[in-house]
Amino acid sequence: MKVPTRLTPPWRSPLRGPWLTSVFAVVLLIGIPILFLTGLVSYLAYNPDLSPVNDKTPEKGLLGFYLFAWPTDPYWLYRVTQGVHVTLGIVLVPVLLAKLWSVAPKLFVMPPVRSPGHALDRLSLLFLVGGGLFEFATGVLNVQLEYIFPGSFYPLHFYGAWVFIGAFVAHAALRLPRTVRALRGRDLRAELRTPVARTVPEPLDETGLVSRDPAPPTLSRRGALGMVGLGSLALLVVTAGQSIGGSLRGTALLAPHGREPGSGPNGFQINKGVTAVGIRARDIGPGWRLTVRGGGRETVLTRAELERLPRHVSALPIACVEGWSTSDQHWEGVRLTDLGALVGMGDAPPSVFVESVQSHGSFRSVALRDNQVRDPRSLLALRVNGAELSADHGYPARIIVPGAPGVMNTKWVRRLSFGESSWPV
Ligand SMILES: Nc1nc2c(c(=O)[nH]1)N[C@H]1C(S)=C(S)[C@@H](COP(=O)(O)O)O[C@H]1N2
Ligand SMILES: [Mo]
Repeated sequence: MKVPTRLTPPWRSPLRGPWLTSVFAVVLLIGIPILFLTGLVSYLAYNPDLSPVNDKTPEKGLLGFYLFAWPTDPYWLYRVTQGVHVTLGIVLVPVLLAKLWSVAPKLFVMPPVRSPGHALDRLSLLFLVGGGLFEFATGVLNVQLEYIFPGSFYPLHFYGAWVFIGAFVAHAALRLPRTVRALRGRDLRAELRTPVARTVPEPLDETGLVSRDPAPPTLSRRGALGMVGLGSLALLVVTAGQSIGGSLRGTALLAPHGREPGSGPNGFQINKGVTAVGIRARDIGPGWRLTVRGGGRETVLTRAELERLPRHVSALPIACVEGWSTSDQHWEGVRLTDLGALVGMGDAPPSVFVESVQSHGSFRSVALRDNQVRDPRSLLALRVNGAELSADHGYPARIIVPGAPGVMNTKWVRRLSFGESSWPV
């Protein structure tokens, strides 16, 4: 086999080699499956199999094989799974970039294809690198710029995830023996004690990662690992506060909704307020009515009539798909089971279709599954933390359900249709 005698100048770093690549690989080998699983969970938590309004990927076919009814316990479940998904995704960005840097010479080899086997390997790398960059980029953009791809983020990120994980599993399986060998070949602790002056390239080997014409070292491996580690740590510090909350909320510099949004009973994160979604004062003024339908019956209630129904308090957080979440807020309102009873739904109401007065944009209607409707903590909330709901938090009435993604907590509710899971005909 003819091997190029030297790599082109950009690839002369003396740090590149199978050991360094393997260290980054191991971090991703642990992190990416967690990202994938928490991502699948996030998809499942929206109950896409319940209703077309909950389903952003109606063409998913077999990829929906794993769906089941999302539980309402523990009530902080989605707060944790999605906090982990978004935080870990952001924290792994430096590791992903470092891993790509470490194998860069391999990505640009000439000639690009040497044999059918090589062609297959290159194709899988294309899906791996392309899929990885795509998933990380769409995820970060969605969190940072909020719905930059209105509506289409979910299918992009969902289908992209399957492509990426397919290539990832194949790549991990193929390279695992080599990775284990590379890691055994050097001692991490010894490496962490080696300064620049004693940094020498890894031995030349068949991986082709080691430069044949290395430049003098300007950084030790310890320095390179430290830089990536500090990068990840810095991202962790400016991100995690949006999910953890408390006094850490103030450190969430990178979080669009992360910081403390005002004070008072309604002083917690707002996803989109009345102005952002085009709700007019008269939509939620004295003329507002709540319609409850089900089993062929229908009841219309004013706000005052709603207030006279039995009231309950639930301490529940809002946990957005974007990764931010609030601490537990004290919601006060009417149980969904009690509202179902108004139209004769009995003790075991079925699913409910919720519609907002909001007339356009996403998230103005949702279907809640029977287990969510039946949970005694699920409310049509009228008040929060001892005060009236603010207009931005959904006055005159909003849904709050334990364990569910924030997007299911519809604000400015106008109609509840029990036994329906999409637009009533
Ligand atoms: N009508 C309506 N309800 C909505 C939304 C919306 O855009 N319109 N956004 C949802 C999303 S994505 C979240 S995270 C929560 C946020 O609730 P909050 O703004 O009170 O914190 O409201 C949900 N309810
Ligand atoms: Mo959200």
